[in-house]
Amino acid sequence: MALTTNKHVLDWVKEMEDLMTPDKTIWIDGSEGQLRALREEAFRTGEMTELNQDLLPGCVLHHTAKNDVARVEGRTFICTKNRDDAAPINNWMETDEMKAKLIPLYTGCMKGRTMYVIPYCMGPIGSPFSKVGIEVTDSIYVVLNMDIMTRVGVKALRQLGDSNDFVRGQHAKADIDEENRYIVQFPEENAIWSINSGYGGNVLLGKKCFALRIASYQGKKEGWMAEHMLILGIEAPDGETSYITAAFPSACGKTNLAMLIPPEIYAKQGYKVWTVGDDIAWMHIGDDGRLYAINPENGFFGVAPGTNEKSNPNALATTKKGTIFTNVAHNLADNTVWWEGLDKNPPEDAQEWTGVAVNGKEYVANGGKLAHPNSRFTAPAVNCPCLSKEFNNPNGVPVTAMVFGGRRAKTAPLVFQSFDWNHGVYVGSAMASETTAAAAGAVGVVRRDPMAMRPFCGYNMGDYFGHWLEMGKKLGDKAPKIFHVNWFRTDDEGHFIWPGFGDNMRVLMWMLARCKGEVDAVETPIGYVPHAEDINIEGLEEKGITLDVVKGLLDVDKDLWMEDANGVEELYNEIGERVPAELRKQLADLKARLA
Ligand code: OXD
Ligand code: MN
Repeated sequence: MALTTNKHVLDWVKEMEDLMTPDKTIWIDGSEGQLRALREEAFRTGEMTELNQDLLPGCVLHHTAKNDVARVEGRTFICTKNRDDAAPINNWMETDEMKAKLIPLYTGCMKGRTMYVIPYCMGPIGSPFSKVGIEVTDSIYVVLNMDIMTRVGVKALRQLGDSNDFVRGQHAKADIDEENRYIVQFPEENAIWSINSGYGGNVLLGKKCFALRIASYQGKKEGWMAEHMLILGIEAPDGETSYITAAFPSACGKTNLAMLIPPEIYAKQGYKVWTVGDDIAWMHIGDDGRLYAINPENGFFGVAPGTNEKSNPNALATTKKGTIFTNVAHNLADNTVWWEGLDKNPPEDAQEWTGVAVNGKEYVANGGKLAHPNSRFTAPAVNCPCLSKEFNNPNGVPVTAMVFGGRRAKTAPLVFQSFDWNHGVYVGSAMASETTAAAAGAVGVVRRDPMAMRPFCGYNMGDYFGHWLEMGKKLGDKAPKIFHVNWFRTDDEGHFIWPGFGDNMRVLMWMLARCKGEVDAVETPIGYVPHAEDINIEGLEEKGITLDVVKGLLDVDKDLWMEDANGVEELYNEIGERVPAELRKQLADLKARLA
């Protein structure tokens, strides 16, 4: 039975039924009873496996199809009427042309299946900054994931009321056919069409599709920002908490930074770190003129491999109940899960992520991977031991500092601060990361990933830079300070020099000291770099960090930076004439300072 009298919603759901002709339609109300029944059904059909309920209460395991394990940037489109409004960084196709191509794929594709209607809210219920979406899907896996990642059901419909302002998301698994897989955003119509995939980032339409691609476009129109940023709070011993947002390309440790454990030197003084979000920030200018951030999500969709008691104990603890594991290994001995980097003991009696039974020990010893490198946990935020008490604050948290970062073996120093907001926007636009051996393709290739939004910006990248500059004008001297970090400098043997993880807090503390005007810095051509003495390295000697090592980490090589500036110029030329003149000027000024 329909859960709403909202005519816009009812009309659209009817349109979806007429198009995809499911055998029946079920509205997701968000009740525990309904979700339990869906889990039971997924166990019966084999779509999911119930894990050991003593050790992992409420946890389940799911395998996707082998050809469907990650986001597919090549098949992700932003469709607008005019090419220049989305291209050239995005794949673009004209709106009607794309629809004409996809409608035959959707026609009748849910015959014999059930269509689930998921009303969901991105952001805390009751927040003026939250937005509602409705996703229709033929996947129970999607329903159960959306229930963790967003606020689903009647409460979302209540937030929507009679309004027509909701994002229409249509997902169908169809045949999981790679050749006909499409993840399509229509920002001008508040619509998302996803077909032939069952993998998280392609089908949990609230996440990348809505909260970044559609929302970035909405933010530009409405004067706010949707960014690929974690949000964390550092609480000082006097109880004052300062909030930092940070953007890194995918798989650069955002979840680890968001949940970091303060090193002993700070913990013993009473410092605490709180997580507000690990992936996405929606930011608005508050009544006091400062920038405020909410996390639109309600859970974490984190990469499992590498997560362990040492690297991220908070994330590990978060996955101990009510979690969906996707494409990790199944430990058959005790019906639990395992992934590379969880511990050093791959289970002997195991199923690798494809579901094939193996002797895990032998399999791993022979170079096999039990878990897919992009295997995931979908875990409720409420499980997180360091979840901020402001998590559900409808007004969000005030942002003191913003951080950009990437993986750079040599170029970028451990940290630097931009001269001002506009220079900071340049620094964000120039973000780049070097590919690692973990991904397919050549190692060490620089991929330019402005603000970590390359795969997620829902409109023309030049206009997006312009929007950042506009926001800076509105914020004036209340704007957060902008920094750039690089945890990934390597020595001549290719080993990381900086210990990273919890020790990254030492760098964050320098930033906060800068924001308070407590430390001065060295002016260099690229920005303000710390005096090495101002990075607290107490207790790091055993990890090989001395004052001289820090000096090396902060060193700026002008030749490498000139090369990098040329790379930025290439990016700007690729984006074309919509790159704001101000950023062209920032680039020219940087080159002049380096020359
Ligand atoms: C990503 C993610 O790919 O968060 O960025 O899943
Ligand atoms: Mn992400």
